[in-house]
Parts: sequence; C-alpha cells; structure tokens
Amino acid sequence: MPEPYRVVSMLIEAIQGDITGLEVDAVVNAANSALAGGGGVDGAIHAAAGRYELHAACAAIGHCDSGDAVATSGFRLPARWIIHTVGPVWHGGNHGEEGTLASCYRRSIEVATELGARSVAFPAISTGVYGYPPDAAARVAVNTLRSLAGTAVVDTALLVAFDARTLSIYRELLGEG
Ligand code: AR6
Repeated sequence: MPEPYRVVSMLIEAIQGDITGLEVDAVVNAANSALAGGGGVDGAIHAAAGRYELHAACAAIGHCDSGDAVATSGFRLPARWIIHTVGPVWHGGNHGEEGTLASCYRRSIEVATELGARSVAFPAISTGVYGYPPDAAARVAVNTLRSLAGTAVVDTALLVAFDARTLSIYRELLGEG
C-alpha cells in the first residue's frame, strides 16, 4: 500500500515581485507548447536560470500541451525545479479557457507533488501575452488551488503578482483585501 499524503492543508499566499528570485522548491513558468522560451516571465526565467542549460533541457522534453505541465531543473535559480505549464490563449472566454487554466494549476501541483516540492510559486499564468483577463484568471487560480488543498505534498502555494493591481485582486480573493 502506498503511503497516504499527510499534508492536509495548503497555505495560499499572494506576494508581489520577480518570481525568479524566490527561494522556493519550485517555480512555475508560463511557457508555450514548444517550450521554446519567449518573453514575459518565460524570458525572465530563462535568463535567470541560464539560457543555454534551460533551452537544452526544454528541447529534450520537446512539447507540452495547453493545460499540462512538465518539470526541469531550476539550474541557476534559487528554486530547485521549474515546472513549465502552458496556459490558454484568451479567445473571449467561450473556448474552454477556464478549464485549461484550471488544469495548469492542477497539473503543476501534481507535478510538484511527484517531485516532492513543498513550496511552489506561480506567476499569473496567461494574463500577459496570452491575454486572459487578470481578475478572471486570479479567480481560477485561487479556486483551483483551494480545491487541491489536502491532495498534495505542497504546503505553500505562492501567487506571485508582478504588478500592484494583480496583487490587490489576489488579496481580495484570499480575504486579505
Ligand atoms: N515574475 C513574476 N511575474 C512576471 C514576471 C516575473 N519576472 N515577468 C512577467 N510576469 P506572460 P502568458 C507576469 O506574458 O500570458 C511567453 O512569451 C506578467 O506581468 O509572461 O502565459 C511564453 O513563451 C503577467 O502577469 O505569460 C508564451 O509564448 C504574467 O507574468 C507566452 O508568453 C504572465 O505573463 C505566455 O503568455
């Protein structure tokens, strides 16, 4: 019989800052399906982790579907692992965007659990280049993470806002507003 996971609660906290500097077990990257690197948080993570090493690790994996997640080493980041997830491109909200975004958070926590990561930091997936409205995306993030509390070894999920507006949306949803 496998050991049951013992952690019964997951702290969900919002902070503002640059995700690349965080001392957590894993940072989540808002990647693209080709895992090819890009702008936004993906560009920042590649630059901070080491472009050459991270590009090679991503190329070895090759692909990640929207809503799925894969892991690499964190290389030069303080974080031990990078969990690459691919958010939905916003097409107005009637194209399965919410389900795909929820899947990003769920799969990232599942991958973190497989790795044994206890603290995981998430950027506001899809809310930059991919155009997902920040308030709707934040609701999906908070609701999905809350629904996963008790199922994972992850005991701390950090929602990392890059800007003050996103931070205030998270705070309000978390009841800290
Ligand atoms: N730390 C934390 N959050 C950040 C940082 C950072 N260093 N830099 C940006 N953000 P985006 P997406 C925030 O565009 O919408 C890439 O080219 C940013 O303010 O990075 O999922 C990929 O390769 C925003 O709130 O990701 C894909 O092609 C959030 O991170 C595509 O963009 C997400 O914005 C993915 O687009």
